[in-house]
Amino acid sequence: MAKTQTMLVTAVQKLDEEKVARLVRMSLQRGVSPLDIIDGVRQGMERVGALYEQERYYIADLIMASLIFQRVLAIMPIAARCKPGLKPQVVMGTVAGDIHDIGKNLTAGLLMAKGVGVADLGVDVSPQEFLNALQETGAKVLGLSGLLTSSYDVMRQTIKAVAGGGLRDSVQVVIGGLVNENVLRYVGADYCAADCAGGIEVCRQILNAAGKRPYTEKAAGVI
Ligand code: B12
Repeated sequence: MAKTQTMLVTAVQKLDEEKVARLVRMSLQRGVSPLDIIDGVRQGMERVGALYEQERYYIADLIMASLIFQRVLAIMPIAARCKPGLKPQVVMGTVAGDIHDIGKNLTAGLLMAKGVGVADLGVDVSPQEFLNALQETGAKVLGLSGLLTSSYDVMRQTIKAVAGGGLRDSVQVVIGGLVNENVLRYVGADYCAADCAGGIEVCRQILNAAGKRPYTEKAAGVI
C-alpha cells in the first residue's frame, strides 16, 4: 500500500477529519483514482468498527466516522457526474431494520455516474416495498445492502417476497455491505459484492446480459 494510502487509513481510524480531507485532496492531485481513495477510507472505517466492537470506541465515534466519510464524498468528483432522470434499471436499498447507507449511496451514485438508472429506495426498506418497486419499474437488478447480522434474515425474506411476486427468474439479486459467500448462499441471492467497484462491475455485466455467474469480493468473515 502506498505511504499516503496508509496515512489515510490511519487518519480515518484516528478520526482526524482535517488530516483525512488534506490527504484526500493530495491524493486526487497526484492522480490516485477516487475508488482507491474511497477504499482507503473504507479500510479506516473498518478499523473504527473493530475498535467499537472492542469497546475502545463509542457510538459517537461511529457517527464521527460516517461524517468523515460524507466529507470525503463531497470532495470526490462523483456527484457532479451523476445523471438524474435515467430509466431505473436497478432497484436498490438498505433492508428493513438497517440504516447504514454510506456504501449503498456510493454504489448507487457511481452506477448513475456510469449511466445506469437507479431507483434508490433509501434505508429500512421492507420486502414489500422492494417488490412494489420492481413491479413498477420493471428493473432487472435488485441491489440489497445490509451491514447488520440481523439484515441477513431480512435479505432472505426480501428475496422470498420477490419469488412470491413471480419475479425471481427475471430479476438478479446482488447483495452488498457486510456480506460474503456464506451470506450469499443463506439469503439465496445471485451475486455478492463487498466493495462498490465489484458491485458496479457485476451490475453492468448483468445489464449487458452476461448471464448468471456467482461473484464474490473479499470474504467479510461475519458469520
Ligand atoms: C458508520 C457506521 C455506522 C453509522 C451509519 C451512518 C450511515 N449513514 O450509514 C451509524 C453511527 C448510524 C451506525 C449505527 C449502528 N451501527 Co454501525 N457501523 C458503521 C461502520 C463504522 C462503517 C460502515 C460504513 O459506512 N462503511 C463504509 C462503506 C463505504 O462501506 P460498506 O458499507 O461496506 O459499503 C461498501 C460495500 O459493502 C459496497 N456496498 C454496500 N452496499 C451495497 C449494495 C450493493 C447492491 C452493492 C452492489 C454494493 C454495496 O459498496 C461500498 C463501497 O465499497 C461499521 C464498521 C464496518 N466494519 O463496516 C459499523 C457497523 C456496521 N455498525 C454496527 C452496529 C452494531 C451498529 C449499531 C447497532 C450500533 C448501536 N448500538 O446502535 C447501529 C445500527 C443502527 C441500525 N438500525 O442500522 C456493527 C454491525 C455488527 C453486526 N455484524 O451486526 C459494525 C460492523 C461495527 C462493529 N464492528 O461492531 N453505524
